[in-house]
Amino acid sequence: MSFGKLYGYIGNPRTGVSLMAAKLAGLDVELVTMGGGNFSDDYAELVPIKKIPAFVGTDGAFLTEVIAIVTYFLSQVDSPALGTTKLEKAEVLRWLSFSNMEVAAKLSLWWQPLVGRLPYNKKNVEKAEAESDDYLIILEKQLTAHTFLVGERCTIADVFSAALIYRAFQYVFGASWRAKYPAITRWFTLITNQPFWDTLKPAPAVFVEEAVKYTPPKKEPVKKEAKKEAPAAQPEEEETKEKAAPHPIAALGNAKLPIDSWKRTYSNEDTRPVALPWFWDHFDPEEYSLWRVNYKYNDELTLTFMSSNLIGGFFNRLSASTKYLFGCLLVFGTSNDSVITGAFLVRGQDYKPAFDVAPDWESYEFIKLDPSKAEDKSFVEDMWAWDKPLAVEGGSKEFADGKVFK
Ligand SMILES: N[C@@H](CCC(=O)N[C@@H](CS)C(=O)NCC(=O)O)C(=O)O
Repeated sequence: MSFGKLYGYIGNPRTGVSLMAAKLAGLDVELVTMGGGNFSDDYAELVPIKKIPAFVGTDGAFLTEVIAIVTYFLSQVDSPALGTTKLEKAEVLRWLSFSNMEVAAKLSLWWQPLVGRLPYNKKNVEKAEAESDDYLIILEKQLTAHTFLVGERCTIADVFSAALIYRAFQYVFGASWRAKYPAITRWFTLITNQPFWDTLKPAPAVFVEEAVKYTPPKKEPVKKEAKKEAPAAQPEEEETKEKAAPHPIAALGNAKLPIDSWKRTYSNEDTRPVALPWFWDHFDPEEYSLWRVNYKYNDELTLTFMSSNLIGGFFNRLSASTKYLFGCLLVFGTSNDSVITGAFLVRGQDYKPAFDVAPDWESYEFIKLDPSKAEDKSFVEDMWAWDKPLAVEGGSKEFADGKVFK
């Protein structure tokens, strides 16, 4: 029998932990997608502060606040994930609350502005980074003395805390941070590799080498005319001299079709009538490959201009691959209901060496396109021409904004 409805969305850690608690307790809880800035009128009446998660039980129970919800679910079966003694139960609440109220709040002020999810202000980001130490050192001490936050087994406090700091590992906890916090790193690896972690999309984090750096959006107009600027000539030799190691794609040597010729054609000619036919005439699938690139966390996108900033930041971080890469990433849809997708031309047959120069490349999925298939060919054309809506399940989304990587 249905236990009730949980309001939230996949990809959101507070929703994910609530769903996981329901699963651990063997409860049949239905997820109703809500949040990410998108709330129905009925929900706004139920939860006027418009936040998720919330739970409405089949028996009329009503709860907001993730800690209350997971506690309610797990206590249905007296789960040891809530702790086993009176003191352990209180300790579990202690860490749930500390991570929810203190750690998550501080960390989000650090990483969110760096990836375009909050407005960027250098001083504020530096302050949040410095202040986060005061909070993280508390976790580090606890996890140096103990394998888990409470007792000798994994509790909901571990899962919840790891879920809330997941994004910080993805964006800012680089190698030097991890060297300073070995116990948190060890514990995070342990928790995120447990089989239950799958409920919590996204799956295990990949560590970044260095914290993502803020890269301001380029000052180009976002209108289509922006495409008409000719690409800056690439100072090829000087650039390679400066680098310690050559770019792995450099080993492929010069292509018959220099990517700059295509970039210039794309920038200077009308896309559909001239540039695209030119491209297909010159494209050699032995030299280059074509890729569909999808952002993985569309449910977390809010305002479309912020999605556009996110693309701008990603492109800046890809700049080491400018000589081997061309493409467009577009935003389709409206604020709080948008997707980021696009098409890229890559020198060689593998997308990875071109994209992994950007620390956040794993936030995207890469699907190889086969231009001998009409469907794949028109996808590339639509992504580079910016003149068609995107077909999505159950309809289509209008073009909202786009950026060219060149
Ligand atoms: N105190 C609340 C905080 C809930 C919260 O901040 N929810 C965020 C998502 S994690 C939210 O609803 N943000 C607005 C949105 O998604 O539109 C709790 O612990 O459950």
